[in-house]
Amino acid sequence: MPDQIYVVGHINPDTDSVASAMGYAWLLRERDGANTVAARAGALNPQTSWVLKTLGLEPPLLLTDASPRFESVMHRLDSISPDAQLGMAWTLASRTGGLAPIVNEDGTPYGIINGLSLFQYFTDILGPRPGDATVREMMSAPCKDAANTSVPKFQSNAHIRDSLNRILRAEIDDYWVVDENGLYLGVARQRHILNPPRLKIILVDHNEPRQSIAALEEAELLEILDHHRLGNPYTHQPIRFTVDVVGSTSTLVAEQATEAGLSAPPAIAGALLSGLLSDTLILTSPTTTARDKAAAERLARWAFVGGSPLKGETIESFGKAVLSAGAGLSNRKPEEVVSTDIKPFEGGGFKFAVAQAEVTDIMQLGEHLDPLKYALDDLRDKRGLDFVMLLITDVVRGSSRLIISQPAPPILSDLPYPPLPDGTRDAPGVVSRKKQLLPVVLGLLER
Ligand SMILES: [Mn+2]
Repeated sequence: MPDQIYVVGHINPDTDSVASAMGYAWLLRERDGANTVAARAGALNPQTSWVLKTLGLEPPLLLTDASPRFESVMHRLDSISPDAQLGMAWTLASRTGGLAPIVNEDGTPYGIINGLSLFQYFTDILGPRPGDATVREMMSAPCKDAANTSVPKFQSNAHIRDSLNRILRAEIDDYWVVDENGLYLGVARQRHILNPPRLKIILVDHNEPRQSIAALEEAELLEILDHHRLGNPYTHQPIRFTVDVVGSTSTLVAEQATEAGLSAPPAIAGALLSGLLSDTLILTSPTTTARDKAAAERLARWAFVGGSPLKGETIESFGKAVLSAGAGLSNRKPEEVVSTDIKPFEGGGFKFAVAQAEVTDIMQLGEHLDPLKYALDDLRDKRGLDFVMLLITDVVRGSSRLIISQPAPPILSDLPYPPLPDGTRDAPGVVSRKKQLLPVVLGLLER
């Protein structure tokens, strides 16, 4: 679908990045008639899975790499069977620009007839000096005799760049494009494969290429809608770029819907409300603004209507259900806790990452602490980072503990969070990685 526009959030997606992608894709379709499709840049976390399930929504399309795929250069040409007469291939080729796909009864590709295969066939049967064979005779032969059966096949969802060397070396003009079962979908011509259209992408809930799907530079970036610090990519073209100081990207989507005089359907509104309440810890995080509160009330009106799965909920009750769906250390492996909600950064010559996990009671950290420390050190080594931090946030008390991979760079000993005997640091009142922790860490590293 080359004309489709993918709306996608950051890798290690959280609820706001999935919900704002779904909500913004909906808004652009409704308001602008755009051909948008919501996508996610990775596996859903437990909170988002719960939200979508509760609302009866399908997870958006998984899109982890923007590099063009064979489907973007595929032509869905009519095909004919191996036993059909060559004359039919001739007629088909006159409509397709010179080729006829020959496909078996069961849908698998048999061979392609094009100018070269036809010429070779006639040379084979007529010899170097054609006698008095008539065109009619020649055209009554079965297609299977004149088809090139050694045409490489590529899956429609495979990335072109992975097969580019092979295609450059092979002097073949036309290639099969098949589905995951090896069944015929279409044909791709070499000149299109070598110059594929770029995937059209809108980024939500992030603007740093490091936090984005792979091969973003191969895509055509159309727009960014976000609420984080700037680390935006270089673009050739001017793009619509909205970064605003609010608690969630879902807030920005809800505001745009209101401005357009639209109200989101209950399930979409419920997803956006979940993203908003998750990012702002039910409107208590220091990132929360009056605009978030207004947007939450509007989304609640749209989401809690009769007939909706959320009928009878309040912002408070639904918010608590959303937060507890993602909270806890007991139901996930330590490796998952440290890698589910993690964001990479660079500053002061350091490469690092900051993970965050939510609990409803910080006391439960005790029994999980050692495995978490081990998982954190392991993650730092595997990703080749200078250090990794894990912010364990008690969403009920609005406070956090900080764990840093060991040995930590000496500069971090100046962090304003007092060390505790168990090796963690106490960060009372800290709940926001973006607004509270990250500026402090970057300020320290870059001073
Ligand atoms: Mn967000």
